[in-house]
Amino acid sequence: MARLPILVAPDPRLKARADAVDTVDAEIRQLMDDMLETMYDARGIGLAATQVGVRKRVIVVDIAGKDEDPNPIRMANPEIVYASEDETTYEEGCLSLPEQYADVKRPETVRVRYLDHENEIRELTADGMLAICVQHEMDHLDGVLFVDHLSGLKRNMILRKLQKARKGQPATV
Ligand code: GNR
Ligand code: NI
Repeated sequence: MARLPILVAPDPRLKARADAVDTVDAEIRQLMDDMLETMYDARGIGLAATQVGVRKRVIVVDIAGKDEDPNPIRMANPEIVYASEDETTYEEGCLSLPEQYADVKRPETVRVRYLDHENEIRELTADGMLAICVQHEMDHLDGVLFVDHLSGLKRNMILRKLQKARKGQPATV
């Protein structure tokens, strides 16, 4: 396993649309495992391949609390096959927008079809935090960040705050 560097906005690679995976083979399984290690190390609850500079439709999620057993979910080519009319609002964060948070409204329940780590087609109905996280990760595969759901004013405020915070920090290699 390997930890991968996480891209931070405004990296243009975060705006790219990812390509579908043909088959979940050993290489994609390795990517999924590396992404999980990277996510756990960063204390995130989800990660999209886009965030580690890989343009493939792969996401990982684990919303288990720190006192619970880990529950890693690996998905390739996730698609929403049902989204509820009911919506829910949650204050989201993102590893690619460090220390920035804002309320985002999304469907409360979604049913997702995807390929698992054994290349089997599966479906999962998600609500609560899992639904929020899966939708947030799927957005990344289309080059969408949570700030893209906000008004232009709020989005620019966050992006400017991020730039200001980065100026005070030494450049990362
Ligand atoms: O770790 C994360 N927490 C989080 C909190 C609220 C809504 C979405 C998320 S996902 C985020 C990790 C991340 O940036 N995934 O892309
Ligand atoms: Ni994110």
